[in-house]
Amino acid sequence: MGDSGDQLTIVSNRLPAVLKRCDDAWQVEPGSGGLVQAMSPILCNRGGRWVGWPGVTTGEPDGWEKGLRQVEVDSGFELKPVVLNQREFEQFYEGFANSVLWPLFHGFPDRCDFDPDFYAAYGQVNEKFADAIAGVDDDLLWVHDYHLMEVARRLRNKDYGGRLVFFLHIPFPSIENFSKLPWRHRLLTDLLHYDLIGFQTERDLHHFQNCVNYLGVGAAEEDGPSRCHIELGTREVEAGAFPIAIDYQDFARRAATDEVSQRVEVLQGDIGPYQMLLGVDRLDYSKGLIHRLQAYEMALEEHLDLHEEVVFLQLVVPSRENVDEYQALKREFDRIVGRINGRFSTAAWQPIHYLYNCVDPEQLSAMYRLASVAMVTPLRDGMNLVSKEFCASQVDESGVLVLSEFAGAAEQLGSGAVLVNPYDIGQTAQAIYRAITMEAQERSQRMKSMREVIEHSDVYWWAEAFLERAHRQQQTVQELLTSDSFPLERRSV
Ligand code: GDG
Repeated sequence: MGDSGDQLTIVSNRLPAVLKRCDDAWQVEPGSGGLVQAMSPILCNRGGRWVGWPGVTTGEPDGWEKGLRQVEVDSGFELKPVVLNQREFEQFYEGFANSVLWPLFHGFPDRCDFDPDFYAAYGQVNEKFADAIAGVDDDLLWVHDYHLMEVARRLRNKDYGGRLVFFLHIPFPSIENFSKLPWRHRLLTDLLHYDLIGFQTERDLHHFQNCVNYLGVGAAEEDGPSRCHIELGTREVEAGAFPIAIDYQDFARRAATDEVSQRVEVLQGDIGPYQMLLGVDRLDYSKGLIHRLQAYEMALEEHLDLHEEVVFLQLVVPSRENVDEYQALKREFDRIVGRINGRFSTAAWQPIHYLYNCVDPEQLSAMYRLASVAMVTPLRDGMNLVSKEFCASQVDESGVLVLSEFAGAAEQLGSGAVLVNPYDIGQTAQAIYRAITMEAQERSQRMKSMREVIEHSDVYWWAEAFLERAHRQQQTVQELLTSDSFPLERRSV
């Protein structure tokens, strides 16, 4: 890797291990979700430290540290826990992070609860993270995601002098949506205390540039389609589009193992002699689950030849289970699945198989391999790793990807996938039919082209591109600091 001499500290809201209390004992489970999937191989490869919340709140029984120590031994990197109290969990995590920033940044401003107490708790928890990190003397602090946008400003207030870089895993909103935030100036100004800010796509980068310029917190100028810099008078910040990726070889290798081949056979036996449509999502309104079911229902209404020909396997991973909105989404999802199965099932065929849990990596791989069509149709998504994992696991290159144009992945995979607007139920229904009936040669051409992109631009390529940028930026600052031509007021970087 470009700057392999650096010590790296990853900072994110959640640690890659989750502690759960079960029968008076602590159990450790691997963390789920895209951020953990992407960052774990990076830290496993180069070592370092991960700072984050282990899922424990203050006042809970002791004994959980032992679980974390075991994860450290297994993973080869250090874990530094930041424990939240119950109020912080409710007002910071469930409040500002998940009831303000998540819906706003995904384009659902009407779902936001702009409670000032939530914003105050956000500041307190960002301060807590800054306190936990301030003593770390690693060369590079890489902070992740929307929960921690204030950490850089708070660290600078503590005279932290090292490099601070940030990556946003979710979309950055348009100016129309961002400006609805009551604390828009402060949040954006705080974000600009990082030295390098990474986004998933060029679209997110452009939204960010527009917000900076429109709100007048700096002067953002393009340096080509995927880079920009922001002049702040006393210093300069860089931003760029760095599309996150997966460990391609790991997914491709696993999909080709005997174990997965056996599981594919078992799974085919379980669903019956039909082609399989597959969906894999965390339970979240941004993932477009309801629209997807409606499109499938319409496809079954309009194309009778799909009956007893196709089954739809939808894996839904539980998420934010104690939030009312998510419970309501699950009830709605269950209701529509029941309706579709009730309407169309025959003695020999059930059109939807629905799993509400988490499966192991081999089972996930078997699902990806067996699927004739993967339905990745979020209403908005930062990137969507499932789309890339599906392609990497398609070792016989026969599957079709139906992909939302509002997933970040559409910027890279748009020419190989069948692109849809997930709000257009009729178009998505047609896309399902087109994908299921697509000729083998076209399937394989499309899949090959997507696999080439994903193989070339894998998670190591992504991390290297980001870290190299961070490293180069640091060198430039050092060069300028020692150069006579460097304006005096900018030496305070
Ligand atoms: C956020 C952004 C961005 C799912 N079910 C199982 C399982 N998974 C894994 C998948 C995949 C991950 O969870 C989901 O990642 P996504 O990218 O699809 O979505 P988010 O969790 O919302 O991630 C997203 C990502 O961050 C990275 O920047 O792409 O836009 O929202 O890796 O494989 N894994 C296993 N069993 C399951 O049942 N083992």
